[in-house]
Amino acid sequence: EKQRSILLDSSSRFPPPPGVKLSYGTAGFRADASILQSTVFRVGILAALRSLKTQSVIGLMITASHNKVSDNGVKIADPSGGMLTQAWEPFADALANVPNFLHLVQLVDDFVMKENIPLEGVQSAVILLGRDTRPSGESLLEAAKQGISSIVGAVAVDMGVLTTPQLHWMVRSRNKGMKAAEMDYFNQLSSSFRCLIDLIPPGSAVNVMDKLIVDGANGVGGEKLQVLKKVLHGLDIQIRNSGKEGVLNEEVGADYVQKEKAVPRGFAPADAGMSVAHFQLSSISQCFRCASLDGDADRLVYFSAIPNSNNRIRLVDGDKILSLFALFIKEQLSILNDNEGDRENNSYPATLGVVQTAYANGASTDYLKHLGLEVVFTPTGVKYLHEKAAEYDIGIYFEANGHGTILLSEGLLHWLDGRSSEPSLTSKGSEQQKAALRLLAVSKLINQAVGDALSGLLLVEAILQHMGWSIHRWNELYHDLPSRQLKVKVVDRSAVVTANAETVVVRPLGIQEAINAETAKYPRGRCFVRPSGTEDVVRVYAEASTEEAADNLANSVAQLVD
Ligand code: NG1
Ligand code: ZN
Repeated sequence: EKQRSILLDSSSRFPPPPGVKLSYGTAGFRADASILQSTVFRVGILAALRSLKTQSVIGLMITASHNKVSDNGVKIADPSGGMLTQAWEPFADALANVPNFLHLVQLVDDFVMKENIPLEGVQSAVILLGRDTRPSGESLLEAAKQGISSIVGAVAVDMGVLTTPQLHWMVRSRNKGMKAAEMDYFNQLSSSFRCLIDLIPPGSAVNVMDKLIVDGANGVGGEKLQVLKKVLHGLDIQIRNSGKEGVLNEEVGADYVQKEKAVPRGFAPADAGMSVAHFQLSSISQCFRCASLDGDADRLVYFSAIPNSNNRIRLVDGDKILSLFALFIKEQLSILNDNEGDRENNSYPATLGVVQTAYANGASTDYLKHLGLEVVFTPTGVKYLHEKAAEYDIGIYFEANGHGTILLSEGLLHWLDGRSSEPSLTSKGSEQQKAALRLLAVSKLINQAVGDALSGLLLVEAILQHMGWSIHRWNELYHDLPSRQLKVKVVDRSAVVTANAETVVVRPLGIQEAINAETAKYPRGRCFVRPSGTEDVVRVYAEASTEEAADNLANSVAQLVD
């Protein structure tokens, strides 16, 4: 039939490179951009089928995030704005790796039958396309369009250069029937930020002295932050590495800052508070606040430079952002649940949960538990964290590398809506109204689809102003345990199999016992290994009471894996 011949014809024009096998890992398909044409074309087909199946708008994003500029990648946003359902990952793998176009058509045929996907009906499919600033993005986007249009009734809408979270936000908004243009995104962020600022209790010291400097990783984030700045009031932001100054992710960006614990390129010493003149004029507590985004702006970390330390920094990572958010949310919930004198006892038993991975610094987990919060662990990968967080009325998740967000349940939002609009005469009632309004503003500011560096940054800034805190006060919430991460190149990383949220190696046999024996030698020692989902390596993480001990533990365990 017609569909079959279109698919045969178009897929014959996108032969896969021989000998390449890709897998839809924690972040879609990623590889050197030069070998991705066929993969992206095929993901276009996948997106169209997903849209037909769900009868909803689907997103397709072309990015390789924090990886080097010559890499690229492709991933799908499901109707909710979240990651592609895990149930379709095996089909994604099969489709990407099918050796020739005849097999491809057969594979698609079978899958359409199995999933009962309505083809060639009146239905239509809509796929929103986005890409980051990588030079290979444009031609890969073309390949995606060709894949999409080889499914009859599927329409590709090119949204241009976007951050990954912007595309996810658009997909989610479109499917909820809400405004979904790029300017709507910026307006929603700036108005909910404004709302939080207007609700700051009188008397909170506002840090007017502090200046915020943001590292855009020479990617899309800096560019978009420039636009956001224009509609934003009440925050002085200076942007470095916004694209023109240097190479994407090269000694810049959140991944570099977090892993190397170093000041990114493009930050003049004075920026980070290191110039002699500045240093003499102000105390360390007035040094500037710096933030760093990754290449597609879905990760955010903060830092401040250590004066005269040869580019060393004090890192304020995803765990600390999570802790700041958790503290603020908990405060608002306890205001709301303070029922003394509330005759109607309108409280809502909201569940609050915090989700981390094994990479979370042990000191952060101790701190969060000390606050009385429920802390749970999942394997690495946003899809796992997000799914877990969605089980709570308020679920806060973060990876140490700065990817995370806060999810609020529909039930809670509905209740908050009621609370915020209740007429109240007592001042007590109005405190509760304010807390409700703050949580509603948080739900609009913070991206409900996926971790978002721009919205995360605005929430951090609003909370710091609310608390009257400097970055140093924030950083003092707890002290990170020294940690070390290493990568080990192995012949076959899939030989390493883990359990218990990746904290225990079950295969090869005997390794875990050896890791335990090493770890036991160090006070506060903790160590785990796992195969990376995005790179061909096994990762080693070690934590201990001193830098030296963490380094030694990581090195000796790396040798066990090698
Ligand atoms: P892998 O390569 O599976 O460790 C990395 C990050 C993840 C996540 C993904 C997706 C670390 C240790 N791992 O995954 O947290 O962000 O990339 O980008 O940072
Ligand atoms: Zn990213």
